[in-house]
Amino acid sequence: MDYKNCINLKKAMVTGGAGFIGSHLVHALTDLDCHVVVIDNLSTGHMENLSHIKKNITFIKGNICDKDLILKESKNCDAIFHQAAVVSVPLSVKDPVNSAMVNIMGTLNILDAARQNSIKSVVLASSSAVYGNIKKLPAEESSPISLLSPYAVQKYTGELNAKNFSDLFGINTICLRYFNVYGPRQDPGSPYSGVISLFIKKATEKKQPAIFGDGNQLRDFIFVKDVVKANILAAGSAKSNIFNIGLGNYISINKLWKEISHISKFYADPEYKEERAGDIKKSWSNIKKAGKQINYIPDFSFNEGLKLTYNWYMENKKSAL
Ligand code: UD2
Repeated sequence: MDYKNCINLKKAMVTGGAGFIGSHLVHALTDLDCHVVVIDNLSTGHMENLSHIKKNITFIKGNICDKDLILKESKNCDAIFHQAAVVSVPLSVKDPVNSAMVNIMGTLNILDAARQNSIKSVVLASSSAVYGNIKKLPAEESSPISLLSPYAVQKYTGELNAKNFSDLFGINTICLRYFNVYGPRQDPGSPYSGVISLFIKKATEKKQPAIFGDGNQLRDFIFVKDVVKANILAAGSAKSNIFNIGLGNYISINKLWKEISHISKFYADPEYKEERAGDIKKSWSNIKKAGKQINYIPDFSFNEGLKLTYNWYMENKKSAL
């Protein structure tokens, strides 16, 4: 892939590098001849995600809250890509303290290591969750913030700390507000997994999927390779900033199941269940700012990305599903 505007990264740290998004990012960085220090506690990540790229990476099983470890391992890095998090909205509602420890204190620890090691740029995985049920769609970076879940509070706190560290210590902090990321290697293993991975799993098992609420909620799904591209472009950003990273389009959860039924040729009526606490009704990104400032333009349409994802699950059925 061609990353215009990209800084020359000789060494970078990727937290959560054995996870879904992180592992795709590690692959892309090693393709750019960057040496990657991967920090992952393997709570949700898997070593198999990195099995093809043992060369050019240093893997450390560790916690992002471990001050000494992060400080030591991030020395001489040109950038830190902070992907590690407890990513689920419902999990944050169920256990707000644990997710805050990781999502708030872990992020602060990364920023502090960047400060002490004078690291040029820190790219943080933030979330579209910070917009809540916004009135005017699509969401722009300047849209009002509305925090409906502990997860949203935690991600927004990360952004505030990033801004503060940038103002106080001059580190470039680029916060990427991810919309709904999907693609190969997303783990469908928990009820809190991304809806696309769960629906594909159901389709292959020929089982009815669950839809929470009426299924008319809208999501802006973005293919993982486009998110990787956004991260690498963001590391080259000349100044601190916040960007929406989505496709700039949306689909309802009902329609999503229809699309997956169509691809898999398994048709079943979903089982409708009670709406999830903290669930957002409509999520849709305006991505013009990232397009203008870091040259972020998604390469994968939704249909293309969904087919690639479905095919990957079919080819990796034994290990992935
Ligand atoms: C996603 C991200 C989260 C955060 C948030 C921002 C994932 C896994 N989570 O949360 O980290 O960035 O976006 O708003 O990517 N659903 C069903 N049936 C299922 C599973 C889900 O109907 O079996 C619904 C769910 O209620 C929600 C939608 O599908 O309305 C998407 O759910 P999700 O868990 O994939 O992601 P979301 O939007 O809660």
